[in-house]
Amino acid sequence: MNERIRSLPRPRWRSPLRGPWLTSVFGSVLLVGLSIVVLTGLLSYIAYGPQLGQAIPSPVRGLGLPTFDWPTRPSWLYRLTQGLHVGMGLALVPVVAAKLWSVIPRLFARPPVRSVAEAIERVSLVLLVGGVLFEIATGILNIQYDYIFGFSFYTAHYFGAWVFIAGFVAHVAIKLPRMITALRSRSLWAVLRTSRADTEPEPADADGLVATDPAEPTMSRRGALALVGGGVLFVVVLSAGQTLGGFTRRAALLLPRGGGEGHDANDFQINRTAAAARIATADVDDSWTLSLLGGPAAVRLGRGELLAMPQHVARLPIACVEGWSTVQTWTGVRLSDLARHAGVEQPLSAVVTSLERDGAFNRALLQANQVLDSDALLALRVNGADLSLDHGYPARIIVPAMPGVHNTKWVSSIEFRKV
Ligand SMILES: Nc1nc2c(c(=O)[nH]1)N[C@H]1C(S)=C(S)[C@@H](COP(=O)(O)O)O[C@H]1N2
Ligand SMILES: [Mo]
Repeated sequence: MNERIRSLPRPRWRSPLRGPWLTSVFGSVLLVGLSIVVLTGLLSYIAYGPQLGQAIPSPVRGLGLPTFDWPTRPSWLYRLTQGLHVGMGLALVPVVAAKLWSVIPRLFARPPVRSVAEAIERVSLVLLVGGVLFEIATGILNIQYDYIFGFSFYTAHYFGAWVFIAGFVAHVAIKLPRMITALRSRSLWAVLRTSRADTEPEPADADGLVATDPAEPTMSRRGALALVGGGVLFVVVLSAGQTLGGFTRRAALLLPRGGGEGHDANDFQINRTAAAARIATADVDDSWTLSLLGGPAAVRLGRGELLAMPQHVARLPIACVEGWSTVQTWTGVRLSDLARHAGVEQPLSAVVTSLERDGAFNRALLQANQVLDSDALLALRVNGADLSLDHGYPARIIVPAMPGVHNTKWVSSIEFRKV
């Protein structure tokens, strides 16, 4: 058996471009880029409010992530962090592929593990490569399709992240000195001026990245860098429109699923339509009332009464965990005014409930700062017109810098709490 495996022709990775320098160029891009993706991903977990028990997976003991109340200022904070998380996560896919291609001889090498250090390196590679591929796969599936897994996307993506982080940290600790040496071994400027005909293999290296029997170059190093860079640009063009909006939306083929867009003043991305949420017209006709709970007595207000209260206008984004975002002009009643109206002067949190009967997003817990911010609204109108049914008519929550998911649509009650 052993003999037969050995007698198979060994794959020969003969590209003359492979070598420590090229691997280190991709590696340094990923070192910076993936660090940002990891950081913004962990921030997204915190923005969901694990201290309120509404991040998924709910309080993870042992992983020791310090939580804090996600700020409401600047209002574009979550738009930026989550846009970076998803945007960079997608844009770096071609670089990850290129990096894996550049180290293929190492991935398939089966050196006998001679030391503890080597064993750690091999294990860290499994965590690193397995982790990054798993995170890319679950992340992309989640922004393209509704939760299609047999398991929770959030739980899988969160624990997968820690597996990746463990491999990433170990890999960087082991390879950083070698990466710096390799980057210094030739100048990027010189590479950019070298044509295919003049492309020579790197000097042989101890890691065995450089081919022992290199083939003739089919492209230059600058050509390889341009190919990967072009791949990154292509992904950016296909996805940036989901945040930039306007005509660029047409190019956003990597646009997440969703209910399409609305019309006129309500012309912006719909996450879940009223039909999908099974909101009945009878639920939202003139008989609709908002219940304010938590005070000495429950208070009920119709839409007319809400419109008769002081109206506040704020230009605020909706920024979804899936990476898309949109900024609109909202008009409605301040949540702090509603709290006072309910007889709760300084609420410490609020529970918002939707008319939507089932569905994971029919309820949200707001922190004190998210209730008391002067721009935190129960919105009744958008861009000067009534909210459309798909965007949450009769009333929806809109709070600065809060993850989109907690901006509950079709609100039926708000309970202001002293805990
Ligand atoms: N009741 C209810 N509210 C909801 C949702 C939902 O599914 N049901 N989706 C949330 C999510 S995930 C986002 S990103 C925003 C999107 O708001 P929009 O559809 O008006 O753009 O609404 C939030 N409010
Ligand atoms: Mo969302």
